[in-house]
Formats: sequence, C-alpha cells, structure tokens
Amino acid sequence: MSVVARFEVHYSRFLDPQGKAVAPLPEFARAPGNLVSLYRWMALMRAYDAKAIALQRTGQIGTFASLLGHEAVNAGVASAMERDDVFLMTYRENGVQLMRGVTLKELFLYWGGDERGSDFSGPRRDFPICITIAAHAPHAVGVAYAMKLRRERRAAVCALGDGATSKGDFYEALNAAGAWKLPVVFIVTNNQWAISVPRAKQSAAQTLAQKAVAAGIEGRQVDGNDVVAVRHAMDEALAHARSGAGPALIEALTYRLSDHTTADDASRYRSPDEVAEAWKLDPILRLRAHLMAGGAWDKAREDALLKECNEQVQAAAQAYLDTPPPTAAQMFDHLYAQLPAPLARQRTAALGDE
Ligand SMILES: Cc1ncc(C[n+]2csc(CCOP(=O)(O)OP(=O)(O)O)c2C)c(N)n1
Ligand SMILES: [Mg+2]
Repeated sequence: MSVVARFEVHYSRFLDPQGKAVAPLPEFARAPGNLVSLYRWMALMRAYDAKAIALQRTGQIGTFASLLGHEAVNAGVASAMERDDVFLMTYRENGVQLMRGVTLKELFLYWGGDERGSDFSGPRRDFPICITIAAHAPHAVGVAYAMKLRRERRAAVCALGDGATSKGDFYEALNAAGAWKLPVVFIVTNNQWAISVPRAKQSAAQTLAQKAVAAGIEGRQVDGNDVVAVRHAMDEALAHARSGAGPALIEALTYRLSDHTTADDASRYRSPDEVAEAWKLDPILRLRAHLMAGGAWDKAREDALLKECNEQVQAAAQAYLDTPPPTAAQMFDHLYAQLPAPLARQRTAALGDE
C-alpha cells in the first residue's frame, strides 16, 4: 500500500488568553487604533446582548439567541468583509450585522417578531437571518456562483455553527463550492455545543476544519477568542476567494457562554466548572488586557465606553418599544413580490378584522 494523499490542518493564534502576543502581529493589528475600534464594537455587542436578554426576561421581545463569547468571531468576520461582499448568517451573528450597518433598533425589532427588523439599513444584499440550520450554505454557493459568472471581485461569507457541519446541506455546499472554485468563505463558529449536544458527540472527526479537505478546500482552525486570529484568517481567505483561487473554510474555536437561547437552561446539561473555565478565555478580557498592556486603553476610557454603549443600547431599545406594532398586512407583505390569489384574499380579510 502507498500513501496517495496527505493533509494537515493548521491552527493559529496571535494573542494568548492573557492578551500577550505569541506571534508577530499582522499589519492591521500593529496599529493600536484598529484594535481599539474592534474592542469598541465588541463592547457594544456585549451591551446589546445583555439588553436583549433583559427585554426577553421582561416579556418585551421573543426568544433571543445570545452571542455572549462570540464577540471576537463577530468582530473579526465583519471587519475583514467589504460592504459589497454578501453575508449569509445564522441567529448568532448580530454583531457582524451591527458592524455592517444594521441598526440596534432593527435587531430589537427582529427579535420582537416584527418583520421590519429584517428590512436592514445594512448592505441590502446580505441575506436575512437563517434559523434553519445549514440551509443557507447552498444559498451561499448560489450567491458565489453568480459573482463568479459576473466576474465580480466579491465574495460570499457563510457563517455556520459546529452543529450545522453535521448537515447534508453543508457537505453539498462545500462540494459544489470546491468543484466550481467559488468565491465563498465558510466560517464555522465551533462553540462546543449544538443546543445540548456537545462537540464530541456531533462528529468523530478530529477537527471540523478537515471536513473541507474532502471537497478540495483548505480548512484551517483559529482561536475564535482571539479577534486578531479571526480577522487575519478572514483577510487571507477573502483575498484568496476574490482572486479567483476558490473557497476556504475557517473553524473558529470558541465557547457559547450563554444558554442556547432564552428558552434553554444549559445548567441541565453542562457543568458550571466547564463554563467557568471558558470564561477565562473571554475574548473581550483578552483584547482589553492586550490594549492596556500596550498603553492604548485605561480605566477612564473603559468607563466612558461602557457608559456610551449602555446609552446607545438603551436609546435603541426605547426606539423599538416606541415603534407602533405592524399592521396585520405586514405578515403578507414581505414574502412575495406578487401575492398569490388565496393569500391576497386572506390579506384583505385580515385587514377587514382590524
Ligand atoms: C434544520 C434544523 N434542524 C433543527 C433545528 C433546531 N436547532 C436550532 S439551533 C440548533 C443547534 C445548532 O447548533 P450549532 O450549529 O452548533 O449552532 P449554535 O446554536 O451553537 O450557534 C438546532 C438543532 C433547526 N433550527 N433547523
Ligand atoms: Mg454550536
């Protein structure tokens, strides 16, 4: 027998959990201003997240999926993307949306069940949040195929969870993207859990990144709590995709610090010790420690930022609460360009009932 193929999966990290650089920083991270900007976004994400949970607990929005612990993945992905790239997301990428121009008020509207929340002020070609696990992976392939046919230097970015990589849609999308060399980047946020199913039970594969290899795509792992590592890997993958060299897959290793959603109680299936360990890797603490050690951040700036974030989030929540509820017609109006006759009749009937 002879070896016919060999593969390696590389892992990268620039900042260790104490915020110390363990490798020479890439160009963008050498300018402290760039990292401060990412830090500010990550702080806003966390303030938003806390407010959304408070609104849910007081019955003012519906079920909410927290992004606690995912801030570095969100900020790394968003900061690497161009405005005319197309983002296809799950429910845990509200931070990317914010950085791409979706407003806090729109996010609250979305989780409040108001269709107007999906009518983003952000890039108009980004897709709506996809709750159906992995269903947007083939859509990303379609988007990237269109870009390739039109010879555009753009890319599609498809964000998925670890659990999503067990779905057929994911493998089919990877295969097509590899075979057609499409400009698409798959970013897999491995937060160790798919609701109550731990990573170890989801797949016998050593890494999720290696799933790309079978599709002829390079798969790599990064420390998903290190925003520098996420951003750098995304920069490289996007440059690769835009140059016509084909797709890439990045597995970002992080941890879901929250319950799966506000409808879940994770203490029923995972230990407090595991969660406490994961908090030591908090991406926000890590970046703050790095900035403080370099003199680019201090307590006064931190206090001012937290105040600013809370005010922004508070004002957006109030604007959401002050928005008059949608009319019954709205549930018909966002689905079809031309409403089929039976639904048109229902629409008229619904309006008559108001
Ligand atoms: C097709 C489909 N099956 C099942 C579900 C129910 N469901 C919602 S979230 C989830 C787990 C997803 O885990 P993962 O992909 O790791 O994402 P995470 O929630 O951890 O961000 C499941 C099974 C769904 N939304 N869609
Ligand atoms: Mg997961």
